Amino acid sequence: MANKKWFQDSVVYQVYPMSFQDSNNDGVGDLSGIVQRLPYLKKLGVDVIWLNPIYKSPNKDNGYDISDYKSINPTYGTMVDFDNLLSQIHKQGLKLMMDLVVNHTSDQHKWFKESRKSKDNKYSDYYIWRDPVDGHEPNNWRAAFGGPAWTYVPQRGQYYLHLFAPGQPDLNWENPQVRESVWDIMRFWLDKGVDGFRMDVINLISKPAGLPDAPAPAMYPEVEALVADGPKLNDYLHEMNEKVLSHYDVMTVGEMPSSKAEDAVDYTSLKEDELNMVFQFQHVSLAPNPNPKLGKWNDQPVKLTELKEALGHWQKALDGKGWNSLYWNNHDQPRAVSRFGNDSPKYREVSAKMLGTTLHMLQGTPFVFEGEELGMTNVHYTDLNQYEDLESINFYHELVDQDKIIDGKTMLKYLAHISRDNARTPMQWDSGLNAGFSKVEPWFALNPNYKQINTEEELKDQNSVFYYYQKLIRLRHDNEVIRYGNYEEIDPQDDQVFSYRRNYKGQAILVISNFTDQTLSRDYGQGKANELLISNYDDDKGAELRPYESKVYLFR
Ligand code: TEU
Repeated sequence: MANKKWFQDSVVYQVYPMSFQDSNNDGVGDLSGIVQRLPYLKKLGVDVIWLNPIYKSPNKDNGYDISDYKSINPTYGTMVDFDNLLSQIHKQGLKLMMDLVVNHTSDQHKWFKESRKSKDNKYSDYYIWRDPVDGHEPNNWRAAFGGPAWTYVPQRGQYYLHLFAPGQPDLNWENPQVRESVWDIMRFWLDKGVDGFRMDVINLISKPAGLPDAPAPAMYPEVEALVADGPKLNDYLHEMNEKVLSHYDVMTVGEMPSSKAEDAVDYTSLKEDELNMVFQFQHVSLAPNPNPKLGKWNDQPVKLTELKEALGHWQKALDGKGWNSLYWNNHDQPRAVSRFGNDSPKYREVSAKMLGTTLHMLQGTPFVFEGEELGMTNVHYTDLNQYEDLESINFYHELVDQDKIIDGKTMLKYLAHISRDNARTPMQWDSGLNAGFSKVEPWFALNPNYKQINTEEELKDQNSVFYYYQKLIRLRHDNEVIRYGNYEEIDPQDDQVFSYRRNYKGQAILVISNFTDQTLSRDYGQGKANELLISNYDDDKGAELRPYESKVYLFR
């Protein structure tokens, strides 16, 4: 792999702006709040900050419904605040990645407001409009957030397509003017000096020819599988690269639910003719499945053999050809320590560190979601009224009240496990008023465990999850074998221990993670290692693996 690029050497920190830091005491996080916390991110050692959408939006889906791509949501600040944030980030030697949401806009965007008026105006073909078929929707597709994926507009006498909420109409990428408009938005931010984009559901932009029915039961998962990796996706990404990205020194990651590793080789080719990385979903789609409509939900923990297969498959498929992103968490996923580790007081810290080790020693660019570096946990809600997220609330109403497939109690258990709201509670800075997030009541309730789990406490404790993450990040920066080594799986059938080797230029690391609360024994030849690089216990007992013990050995 010649010509290593900075995106391969970076660690990214995801900031969910609503919940990071409020600076003007309105209960909502904002851009100046992020500026206040830059020294903290610098201390952690990350290289790049990714911000979830901060553009003007009616906020039906927390900013993923954009009504003006070139202005800042006033709740977060002004364009002057943005320019200040960007220059402060650069001054600290950090980089900034923006969220690009161009599969759909808000229904309040001026393009859509015009488009819905008639079939013959400048924006008529900016969206996907179809005539009714026998007085009904043009096909059987269901939307991600419930209900049909089509909404009728009497003024046009047609339906428009929305894979997500009705307030998120899908753009018509077949229209070259739509593409030019997207390139224009990208250039606007790149010319300001931003360092890259995370692209929302970018693998859904090319719809299948003729928009055929999805196979039964045509719920969202079947629709997503049908639409993902559409016929012109590679063409569109090529065009985007040629016309925009190749003119700037940037980092890109495309969010690609349902994409396969084999396809991702093209999207993430080291030739850099499309994108740099994708967010794949295989490892976060395991049981308990994030979509109860699949009917596979049970409350058994994730099967380790399946997790290893999912991550290992992507490691091997992209090695030497493309590049992986690595993540446990983001704003759409429950907290990793609650999902893949153990969030009881006894094992929270050790299992959070174990998960950090397992992920950060893989090949790819690690993404840390705010609070993950503290071992923040799920919020464990028990009542529907506690939820904010439209996906969680709509799912409940659809499955419990309307379709009656699940009883309310089971659904609440399911949501507690998997809801996106688990990730969205405000950042826990200290044990004082509102966890130091805001001086007034936050827009969304804090996780009550902020008294114990917070930045202030962790910065005082050399054994904290924070300092462990700091060390993981430093190790990656200091060791080529961690950045570029290949992936060699060990015992894929072992359902208790996740272990692998990475090899690079005569060096190797051996990573061993006990995913259970049992003491186990495994010998992979660790006795012959030259050095123990990191471990989440104070001492090393060789083949003996204590609960959630995780360690990395170096061989020279
Ligand atoms: O998410 C797309 C996605 O595929 C899912 O993770 C989605 O959140 C949902 O769980 C599907 O059932 C992206 C954004 O990350 C998410 O926050 C947005 O709500 C969504 O796109 C629409 O823009």
